[in-house]
Amino acid sequence: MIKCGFVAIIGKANAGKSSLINRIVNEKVSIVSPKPQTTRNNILGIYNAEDCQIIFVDTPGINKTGSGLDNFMQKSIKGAVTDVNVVILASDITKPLTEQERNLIDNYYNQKIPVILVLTKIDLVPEQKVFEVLSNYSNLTNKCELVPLSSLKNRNVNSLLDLVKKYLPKTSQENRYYDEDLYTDKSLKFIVSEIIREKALYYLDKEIPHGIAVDIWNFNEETTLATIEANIICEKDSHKVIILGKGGEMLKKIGHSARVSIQKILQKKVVLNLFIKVKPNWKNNLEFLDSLGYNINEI
Ligand SMILES: Nc1nc2c(ncn2[C@@H]2O[C@H](COP(=O)(O)OP(=O)(O)OP(=O)(O)O)[C@@H](O)[C@H]2O)c(=O)[nH]1
Ligand SMILES: [Mg+2]
Repeated sequence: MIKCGFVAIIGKANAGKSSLINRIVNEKVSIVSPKPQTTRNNILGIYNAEDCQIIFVDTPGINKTGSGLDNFMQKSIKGAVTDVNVVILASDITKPLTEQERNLIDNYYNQKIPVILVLTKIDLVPEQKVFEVLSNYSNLTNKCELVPLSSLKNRNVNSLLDLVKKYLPKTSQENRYYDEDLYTDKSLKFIVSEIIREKALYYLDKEIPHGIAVDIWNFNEETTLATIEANIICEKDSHKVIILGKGGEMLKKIGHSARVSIQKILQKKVVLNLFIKVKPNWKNNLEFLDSLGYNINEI
């Protein structure tokens, strides 16, 4: 018999949800950046071991609804916690727990869904501080489990896995939900488009990263070479000028660093051609959101 089940990872933007899922799965399934609202859709990270299969669902950061894209992101979180065995609430240890986070714990407790409050980024604080925070939150332990960890330094991540397993039902080997060699539900094309967006997030500032999307219109993989052509969609002409940069320097930087990462993933030479397209108000254009995979009706 093995343990199998689903675990949603939710929390505020920038809490370290995607970093945690990548660490657990030991693959880059979800992009990471210091900018909030990096993840836009639910992404599965499948952890396979001899004695278990745990399907983790990475989710967008909890935020307000607003644009069509915001609504899609917030609905994705609700979708992710439906029918899961465990909810992980990720919270940055360097920030105090908010009322909203406490309410979430109460909410899941009342619904009898096991909650693990994961305090992330413990490498950023002295050990003493970790003990202090744990003792401050000791009154929460009747409602949830508490696990402090660091995805960056791989500290205590295995304890989290052991704890999660306790809450999962037993089943037989052949009842694994996914093939054992699968580590995500997303296509390579999706992962590649996210890598391009990650590099754009890294190099661009202010409101621009939140207004971009990546649309791959040619993804041609041959044995030793992949040719990928993609549009970086932005909201305004002034943003296009910045994304292009002086003499096209910024676009070149984004393209170069994306190509290096994509080559590692595809394990072959990559020709990457990036273009910039302005599409005002695309975040409210439901048809276009659908074409990018952000369809609120499919959650
Ligand atoms: N020092 C440190 N930084 C971390 C750790 N985990 C994540 N980070 C950083 O925190 C920032 C946010 O990480 P993400 O994993 O993208 O956070 P997220 O919760 O997925 O964010 P959204 O997708 O925007 O909701 C990035 O700059 C990460 O490098 C950690 O264990 N230690
Ligand atoms: Mg994320």
